[in-house]
Amino acid sequence: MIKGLLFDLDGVIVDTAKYHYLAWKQIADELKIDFKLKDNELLKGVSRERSFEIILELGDRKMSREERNEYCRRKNIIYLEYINKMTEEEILPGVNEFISDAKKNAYKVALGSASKNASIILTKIKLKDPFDAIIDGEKVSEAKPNPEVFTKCACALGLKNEECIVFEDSAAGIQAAHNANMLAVGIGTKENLPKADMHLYEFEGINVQKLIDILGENPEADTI
Ligand code: B16
Ligand code: MG
Repeated sequence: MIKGLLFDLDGVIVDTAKYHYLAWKQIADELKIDFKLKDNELLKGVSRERSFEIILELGDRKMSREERNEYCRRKNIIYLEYINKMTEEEILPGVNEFISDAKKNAYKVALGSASKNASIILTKIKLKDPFDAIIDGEKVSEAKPNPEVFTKCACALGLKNEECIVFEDSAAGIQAAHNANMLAVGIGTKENLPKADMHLYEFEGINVQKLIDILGENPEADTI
């Protein structure tokens, strides 16, 4: 029986991928590495450090750990300039209503994000209060697709892993959910997230109970 809903942050609650891209692009340009918008897909859901390693691989470049850390630190300063301007207007369509619907129906709700900036983002968009637990990049040591972030969410909610479902926009996150023995709803398309158990384009107009019923009855269910 499903009792908990676990939400990824970037790409599910807000679209911060565009800010990650702009910040990484600035760093890549400086390093004369060709980094395109489509390459940004590779960075979704993965840690800051791994993101930079992927960018270096795209440019066929190598760097010491110290240098990599310095570029990551600088990328985050640029990223924070964008994040600090965020408001609740940037919450994706239907998210507030969907989370309220979940809470009214006594589901527990947690945030499970790879981002070390999750807490700042939630404060900026004024969406901290509804979460019964927040597990972010500051609280995990293993990156998705390792299940750590979601198993810690379930534990913080006092639930078993299989009592939780995950909402994710990244392939690494869908795999992390499955590795935790949880069903995963992909926020995106079947093409982008072929392993998700169900797909949603967005939360607007989605009824929590109906979604859980469909997922529970038929885990192979398609987009609703
Ligand atoms: P930060 P999520 C992830 O957040 C992003 O999808 C990913 O692109 C980013 O590299 C990662 O957070 C780390 O972010 O640099 O803020 O610690 O999708 O797991 O909420
Ligand atoms: Mg995400």
